Amino acid sequence: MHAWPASEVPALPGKGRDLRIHDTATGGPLTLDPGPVARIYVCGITPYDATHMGHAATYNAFDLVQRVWLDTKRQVHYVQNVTDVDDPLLERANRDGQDWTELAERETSLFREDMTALRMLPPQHYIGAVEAIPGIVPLVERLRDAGAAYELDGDIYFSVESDPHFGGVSHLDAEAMRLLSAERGGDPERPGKKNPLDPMLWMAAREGEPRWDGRSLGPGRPGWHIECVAIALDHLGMGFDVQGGGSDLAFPHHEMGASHAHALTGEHPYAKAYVHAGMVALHGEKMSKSKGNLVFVSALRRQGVDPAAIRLTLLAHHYRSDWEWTDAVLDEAVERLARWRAAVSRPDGPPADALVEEVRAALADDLDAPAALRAVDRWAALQERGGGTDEGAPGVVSRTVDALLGVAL
Ligand code: 5CA
Ligand code: ZN
Repeated sequence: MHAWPASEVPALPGKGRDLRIHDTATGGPLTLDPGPVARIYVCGITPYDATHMGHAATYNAFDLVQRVWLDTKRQVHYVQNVTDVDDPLLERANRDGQDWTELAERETSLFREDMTALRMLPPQHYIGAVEAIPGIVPLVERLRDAGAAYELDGDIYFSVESDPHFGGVSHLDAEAMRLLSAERGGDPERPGKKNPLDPMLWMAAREGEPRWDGRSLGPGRPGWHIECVAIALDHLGMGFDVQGGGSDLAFPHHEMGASHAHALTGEHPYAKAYVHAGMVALHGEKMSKSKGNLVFVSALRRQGVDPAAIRLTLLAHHYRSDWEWTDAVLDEAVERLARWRAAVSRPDGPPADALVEEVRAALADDLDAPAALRAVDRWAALQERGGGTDEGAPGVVSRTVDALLGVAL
């Protein structure tokens, strides 16, 4: 699949800082030490509805990770998937009497437009589940042949007990895992499974559903977790730097993904850090396509809201916190954007060198974007009071905000 166009990232004076970030697996901060090419996999959308603010907030977090890396003069190898065949997509297409491939294509196109408008850096490899199927089938066969997977009425399940590291991403107890598994696409109640948590790797063809050639597995379609593993191993290999997604993916998705990869390769870890963004809520509940309590990026854009203001709203919240979308948080961002734009519209202003370092330090410290915004606010306030005459300082501020925060002033 094609991704979306990249906005240019200006180079900044001085030296970028290494990123210290919260890792779900170790439960603590980790200073990442990627090589000259940092490798990141971020779980993409299931395209059955438009991009909402929760998605945008999560992709914003991982966009910041890349911007910090780029500032250290590293290259970034970024991979993202599209879950363009899965139960919720097929259910929505059925409900609305539309073709599931058309639904997926339409929503993926809209996602690309939203990401472009928000200046999110595109992945180098943007891969759909459907196009990954020829690579998924041999992995499932290998897991089965190695005894890490078994058949149940034609479906193939992964055996969580085959991975000694299972549980090492989310560290949940069995009961919590069971509840989350039932809530998030698993089937712990199905009789005949070796362990109720075992996730499906390959689902035998069901009446009226799309199916693909599964070679020795028979016709069917892939499970959710193996899709991301196949794509990540193909394009990044084991031991990549960051596996990213919202906190709702820590279990079962990233836990199972890690286990699949361990069982396949005999290596550990799958990812060096598992990084999770908090959940954005609307009216007190997590924004979710299944509940329908959504604020869409595209709807705001149509109403004429500047995408830079949407992005500033996301940046005003720490990526790890759960927060509530309200009109007031957007209004604040609109007002902040106007203040910043006025402040950089003059040819001179207060010195900006310290600001570059403050923004760098804030982001390097577990992506503290709110602290970065406060630093720019302070510079803009000085400017408003006529606090300096440094030639070119406003340009440096503009480039810093663009390069590190993805906001074009
Ligand atoms: N296709 C799978 C991942 S392989 C999936 O979870 N798709 S999704 O469309 O449901 O979500 C896309 C990304 O947005 C995921 O990282 C998910 O964790 C994140 N996300 C979903 N809802 C929210 C929310 N309310 N707040 C923050 N992030 C969210
Ligand atoms: Zn995923």
